[in-house]
Amino acid sequence: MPDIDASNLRPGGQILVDCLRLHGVDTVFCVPGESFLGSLDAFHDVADSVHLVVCRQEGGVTNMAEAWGKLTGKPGIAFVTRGPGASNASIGIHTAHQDSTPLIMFVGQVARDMAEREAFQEVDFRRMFGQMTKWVAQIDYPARIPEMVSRAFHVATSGRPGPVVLAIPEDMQSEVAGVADGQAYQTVQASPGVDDLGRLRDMLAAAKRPLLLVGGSGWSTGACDDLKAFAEANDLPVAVTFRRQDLIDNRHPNYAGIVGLGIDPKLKARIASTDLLIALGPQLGEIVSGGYTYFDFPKPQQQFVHISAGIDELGKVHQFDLGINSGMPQFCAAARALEPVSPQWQTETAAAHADYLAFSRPQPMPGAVNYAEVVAWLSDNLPEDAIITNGAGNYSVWVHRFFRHKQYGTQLGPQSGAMGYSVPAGVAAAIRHPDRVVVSFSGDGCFQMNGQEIGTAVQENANVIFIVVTNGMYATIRMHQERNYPGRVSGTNLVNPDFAALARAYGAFGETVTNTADFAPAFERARDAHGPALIELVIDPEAILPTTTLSALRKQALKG
Ligand SMILES: Cc1ncc(C[n+]2csc(CCOP(=O)(O)OP(=O)(O)O)c2C)c(N)n1
Ligand SMILES: [Mg+2]
Repeated sequence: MPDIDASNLRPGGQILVDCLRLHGVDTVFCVPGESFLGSLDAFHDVADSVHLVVCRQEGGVTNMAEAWGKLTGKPGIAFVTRGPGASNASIGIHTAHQDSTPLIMFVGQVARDMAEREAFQEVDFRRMFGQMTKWVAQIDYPARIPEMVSRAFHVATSGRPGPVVLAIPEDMQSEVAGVADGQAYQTVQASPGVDDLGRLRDMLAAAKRPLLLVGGSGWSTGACDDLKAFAEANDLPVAVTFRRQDLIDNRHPNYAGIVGLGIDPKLKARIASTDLLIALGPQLGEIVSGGYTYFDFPKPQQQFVHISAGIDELGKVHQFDLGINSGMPQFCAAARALEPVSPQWQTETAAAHADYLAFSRPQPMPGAVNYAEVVAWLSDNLPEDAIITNGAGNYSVWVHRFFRHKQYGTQLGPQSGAMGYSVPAGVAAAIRHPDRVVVSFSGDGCFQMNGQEIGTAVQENANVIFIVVTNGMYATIRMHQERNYPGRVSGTNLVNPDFAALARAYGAFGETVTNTADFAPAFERARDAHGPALIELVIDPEAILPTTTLSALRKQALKG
């Protein structure tokens, strides 16, 4: 137990809030519970320096905290109550885990003298969150709050970032202790060794068709600048992984497109024919590897360099020729300083970008709304720093394919494929960047998972425009259904509310758009509304994907 500092006696809740401020926290997301009244009370005293965002459901809380972690590189902070609150909150913890996002969630817990009796709403959080966190623990003594909170910040941000859960028993928060707070946390990341960089350069010099594949987390604007300089100096084609499109300007002549769901077949072929794959940051997970089909096991057939901030990620699935444990800023600075090789692949790099441009050109689609043209219009007309959020559903395929990200920090999407992410992520982005344009895309299914956070957006006067793309179904699942069980529609239809009227009932702007030409003026009106706004974009249910229709899918499946 730390020495008692009698001059610094405070209740646990206050120690906890003081520690959060020490570590630089200025925003906290919560749904209140009687299990953390002590902490809530301490927030009362610091209302001018810590913004407590009161959400509508704990799934909104952790999704907002996750988006905050992605936007800032610092842990997003969530406070939720015991069993029911923590159960609702788990979706954002899972996303933070799969997306490698720093996040710390505090869960109010039953009083210490009631533990292990299945007291009211009691859950053993170590077992509940064991698999989807980097660390989960309970703070049993107020005198140990500074130590354990400091550890939480270090764990959440070091190596491969991720979520931490700390249970805080309600009586512990009112118990008084005297303890020093310590100092603010410092993130430590590995750097590449001189030998690593020498080998990388040799491999690059020997390559004929290299490909740089960037992804993962722990990036920064500076790291992206260094990445660009490294790619330019060696004229490398740069592909990005699913939902990491903002690591390089998509208009850059070296940009080669997205490796993930809805991949351009030409990019897929490019991966197969590359002789040197440099994976900078990402795991070659199920989505990035096309269901583990793009790369051979256990050793990819091409020379494979894997750079990761998490040492446990190296050799986790695919064997490598060169594994480098490094943070992204550290690696990119060193790569930029490397003497460039003489590239012989300029034609390939130019061809890769030309393929991307062709693939991202809107095509005609059924119905009065050409959703591809709507996304392309936004891409051409929004400021370069506009933030785009989405969740899971076929509607997001259009966003990925037709929107060009121009700078780092403009994309918030769950690599975990969690529906319901977009609305809370949009609210968090608008709170963080009140002066930037924030556009949140959802499907009708996705929106209805966390659409209640529009109430939080109104309460915060968050400047976010929600675009709800409606087709009266969970189209992604219907698509799989038509492919596997053609004509047998089961469990995938939706009866919807009037979304624009729903938004207006919350006090937000709301409008419905049913043809392409009406979108731009409706969007301008939504922007002029200054505050939360919603546009329902009604698309034809036949428009199941940018390149095929529902009936074509069914016909193809019936044929055999
Ligand atoms: C939380 C969660 N539940 C279920 C799923 C499975 N799922 C993936 S996409 C999808 C349908 C999405 O529907 P909608 O938002 O309407 O988009 P659409 O596919 O119709 O464009 C479902 C149910 C999921 N990914 N996440
Ligand atoms: Mg839908």
